[in-house]
Amino acid sequence: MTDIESVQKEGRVFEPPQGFRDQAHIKSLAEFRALYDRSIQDPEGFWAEQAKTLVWQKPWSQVLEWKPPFAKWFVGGKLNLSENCLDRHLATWRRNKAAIVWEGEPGETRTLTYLQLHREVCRFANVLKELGVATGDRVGIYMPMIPEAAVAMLACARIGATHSVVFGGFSAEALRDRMNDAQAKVIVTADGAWRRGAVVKLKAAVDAAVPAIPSVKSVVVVKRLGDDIPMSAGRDHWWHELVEAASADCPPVALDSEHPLFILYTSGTTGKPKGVVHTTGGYLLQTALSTKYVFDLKDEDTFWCTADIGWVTGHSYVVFGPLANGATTLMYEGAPNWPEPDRFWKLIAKHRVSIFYTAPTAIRAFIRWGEQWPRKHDLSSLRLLGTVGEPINPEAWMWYHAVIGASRCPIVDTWWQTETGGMMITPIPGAIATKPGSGTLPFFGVVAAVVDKDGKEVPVGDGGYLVIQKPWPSMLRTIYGDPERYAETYWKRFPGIYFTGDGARRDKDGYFWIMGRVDDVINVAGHRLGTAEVESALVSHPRVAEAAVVGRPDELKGQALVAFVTVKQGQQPSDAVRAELKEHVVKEIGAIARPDEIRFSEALPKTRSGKIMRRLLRDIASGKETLGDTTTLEDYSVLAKLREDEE
Ligand code: 7RM
Repeated sequence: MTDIESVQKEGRVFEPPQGFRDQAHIKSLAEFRALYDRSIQDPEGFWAEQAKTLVWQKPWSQVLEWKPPFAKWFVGGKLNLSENCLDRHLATWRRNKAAIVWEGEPGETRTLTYLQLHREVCRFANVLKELGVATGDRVGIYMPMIPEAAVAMLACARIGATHSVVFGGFSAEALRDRMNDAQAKVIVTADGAWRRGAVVKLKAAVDAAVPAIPSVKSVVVVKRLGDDIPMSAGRDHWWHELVEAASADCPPVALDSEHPLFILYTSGTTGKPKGVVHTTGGYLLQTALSTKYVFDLKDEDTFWCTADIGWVTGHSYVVFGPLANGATTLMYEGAPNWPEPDRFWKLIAKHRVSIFYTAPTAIRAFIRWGEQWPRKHDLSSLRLLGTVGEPINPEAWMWYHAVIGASRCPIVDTWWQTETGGMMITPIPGAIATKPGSGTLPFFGVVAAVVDKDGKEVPVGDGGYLVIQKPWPSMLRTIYGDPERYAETYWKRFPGIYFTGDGARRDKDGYFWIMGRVDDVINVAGHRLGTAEVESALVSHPRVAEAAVVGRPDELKGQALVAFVTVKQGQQPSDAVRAELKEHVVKEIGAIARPDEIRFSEALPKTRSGKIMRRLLRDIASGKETLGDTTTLEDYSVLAKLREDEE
């Protein structure tokens, strides 16, 4: 019996367009292979050479110290991340280049040049010092998508305070638990944020949380809305007042390469969120390098990653990766459908965005809203598209390619995790031909494999467990305060090898296809099916916008397959459509994947970063919660959003 059975038949291949190849950093598969092979045969030599692209205050003495499962990269080296993202550009023509272009949801814009950003970061770093924050202390960041969020992150890095960003949509309780775990001394927040035309009251949540976080001594508040809010004397300070009085002279502290840069909490399978710890040198190197090569980033680009800074993607590819490369990064505060479903396309046209990186969940929403919205705008500035966060179903990939990319832009489907810090399996757009739904090949230095339950590599085309066999520079170093949980969660199942928790298969070209989380695998009559492939089959039906499949206990088959389906705008759910969809899956995959039940819902429960929460759907499907057949899941999605243990 195979560990996970693959049933997908996708066969389309898209070579990099010649025009793209010609101008790319890496222009051919041969060129990529030469670099990749070197990175595997001589990882220390490869990474040592790449690390020279960073500014070090003291050189390292050893590239890698690997005492499984604990790694140290660039041992003995000292550097500062904010110096690498800011100061080094000031000595070049980039001094007056836009570093951050920001747009608020109501439509106002701000641009910060590298010189201006550097000044803001230095001043805020001095503010933190005056509040008693020292190297090694933790600072909480609970902010909207405004430039001050990036300033706060970089200011922490400048003085060696470890930041922990908590997504601005999380509740006061979630903030409290995370800040208590991290023992934060200061929380940086805002009076509020705009989201879908409504106000998100961040400071009110902070006020509710802080009395139960004894470590927090000060709260710094950015005036984003200007509403009258209570300020607690002695504890709360306005950002603008502190910054106004602060000096702009703040030398970057020379930090150990392994100095903890940030803690980011991610949901675990059990209640308590895990504080994923990333350190400085290796993390910066891999995020900077992947930003450059995966996005084929050039000085002329305007780069837009739509992720919130509360998610790892916002850390690595809104802030640190782009700034380390001296790029222009766009930050947008609000929702994609405010005031209308074309806001993203309006932003791309207005700011002439050339590289656009978003999540499959967003792409499926765009498809549902209809292509009339992107069609209204001039998207000709785009030259490269990317996705991250979930497997992208081939139909959504094709839509993205045709409608947003005008069949002209390569798509980089980048597989990675909070834990990996940076991209791990991804196309290099001028070099690697893409296939809709595949993340293609491992990035430099990444040794990935698909194995069975005994850790043995499975044959080509078979499903199995995705593992990473060698340490990589931006890997997590531990779970904050809980090294045993770190070792147990990631390194125990296959001793000495990193277990990703994802199922995958490799095709004859060595391409990786992610099949979903292994916890979500459905066992139908002895066939272990990954969720991604069945969902892809459903979404390839023209009436379907989104689908999630789960198993429910079944006496005969072990598990029965239940599909939750959202139809496209203008479509009506009915029994006839149900039958049609079941037949469609049989035609696409085969009878083993025929859904036993199809439930229509107006929305699917999602995590904060847009991943479908199949755990919740499993409970619903197995009757742990009763739900009428046509009842919308909207309530459940609201419930899910309120659940604090979810990312
Ligand atoms: C960056 C991020 C990680 C999990 C991961 C996968 C899924 C992410 C892809 C993907 C298929 C992709 N960090 N995932 N990217 N699956 N193709 N390109 O998402 O920690 O929040 O999630 O997300 O299951 O393990 S994360």
